[in-house]
Order: sequence, then structure tokens, then C-alpha cells
Amino acid sequence: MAKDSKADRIKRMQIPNVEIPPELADRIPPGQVVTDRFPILHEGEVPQYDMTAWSLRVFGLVKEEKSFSYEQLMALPRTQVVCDIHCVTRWSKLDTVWGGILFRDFLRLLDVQPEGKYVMIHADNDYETNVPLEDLMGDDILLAMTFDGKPLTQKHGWPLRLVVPHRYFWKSAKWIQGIEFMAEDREGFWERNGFHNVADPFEEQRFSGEAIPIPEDEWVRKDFD
Ligand SMILES: Nc1nc2c(c(=O)[nH]1)N[C@H]1C(S)=C(S)[C@@H](COP(=O)(O)O)O[C@H]1N2
Ligand SMILES: [Mo]
Repeated sequence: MAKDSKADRIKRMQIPNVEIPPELADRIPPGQVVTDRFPILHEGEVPQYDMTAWSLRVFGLVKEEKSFSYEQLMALPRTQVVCDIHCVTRWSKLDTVWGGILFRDFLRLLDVQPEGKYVMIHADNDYETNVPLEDLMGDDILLAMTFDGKPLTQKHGWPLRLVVPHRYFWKSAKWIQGIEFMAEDREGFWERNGFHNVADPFEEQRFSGEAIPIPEDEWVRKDFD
């Protein structure tokens, strides 16, 4: 891991004394701050796409590799999910409204081999994040196309992003390009760089190394909608 990695910087930050309204207490994971705004966080530049050339590629332990055009995905049945989201940099946003394809429904279009128990999400810009398949089977896991009833903005992942509300939000990859099924778990980008492999916000699984409950307010200085 790099010497002054993001995980190291987060570990060094001071713990603010945050008051949580009692009626929301059980929805806010330890060490999180609620925001009404929508922070924009990612590595690299917002990608631009030629949608006639865009596709979502499914590969790895599937009987048959498949590529889905945007049109094909648009034609699939949609589900709406209302959920709370939690970023490892300490912000949580409650009651976010997403629309898209339920991952579980999408899976029915694929022939995943029985050994394909782990998933790597491939996204721009060379972003990867890993999730066990089991964690993608819930009724709130989306390949999302809309936020608040409108198409995703480019900064929030248009045309397609994953939404995995029960994990820190870095697992909710924006600008998805590929879904790989694997027999063994493999670490994604942040998972290789000091962050927890599982990333359950309620267990405060922020870092792989020492689990120091120290907040970060880095996101406050970032872009918002
Ligand atoms: N492709 C890609 N997806 C990504 C990231 C990224 O750097 N690249 N950052 C993750 C992180 S750390 C967070 S908190 C959320 C932020 O999503 P938002 O910008 O829509 O709030 O995207 C996640 N998905
Ligand atoms: Mo994040």
C-alpha cells in the first residue's frame, strides 16, 4: 500500500462530536454524518460515451459471455428502490430514490456457473470493486439508470451504475462496463488500497488493517449537487 494512502489519511482525522436525532439513530451507521446534498466522488474524469458503441459485458464463469447494448437494458423491467447510502468518507444520505434493473432479475438473463460465487464489477476509469454474489441478491440491489426519477447525471454514473446500499458506497460503482463472475474472491481498487473487503457500514468495516473508528470530512470539500 502507498505510504500516505487515502486509508491512512482517514485514520489520522479527528473525531467530530456529531449529534444524531433519536428517531434516525438506527438508520445511521456509527461515525456517519447525514447530508441532504449529494456529494460527487470518484477517481479520474467523468467519462463521455458514444452510446451507439456502449455495452455492458458479462464474462468469467458464465456459460456464454454476453454483451448488452444500452437499448437492450432500457427494455428490461425496472424496479424502484428507496434506500439510505453511506460513504466511507463519513457522509450518509437518507431516502435516496433509484430506478433500474434489479440485479437479481438481470441474473436470470445469464447462465452463471455454480462456481461463480464472487463478482467483480468493472467500471470507468479502470475502477473495480468486488462483491460476493450473495450480497447482490437482495431486493434493493440495482443496476441503476435513474436517480430521483430522472436519468442519472453523468457525474453520478450515467448511463449505468451499481447500487449496493448495505455496503459502503465505494462498492456502488459508477459507469459500469463489465460484470465478471469468479470462483475466488479478488480485491477491487479500494479493497487493494487499505479498505475493508466486506464494507458493512453498520459494522463500521472501513479499513482492512486496524479498524480505527475515525471520521473524515474530506467529502465536505468535494463537489455536490
Ligand atoms: N467508477 C467509479 N465508481 C465509483 C467511484 C469511482 O471512483 N469510480 N467512487 C465510489 C465512491 S468512493 C463513492 S462514495 C460513490 C460516489 O457516488 P456519487 O458520486 O454518485 O455520490 O461512487 C463510487 N463509485
Ligand atoms: Mo466513497
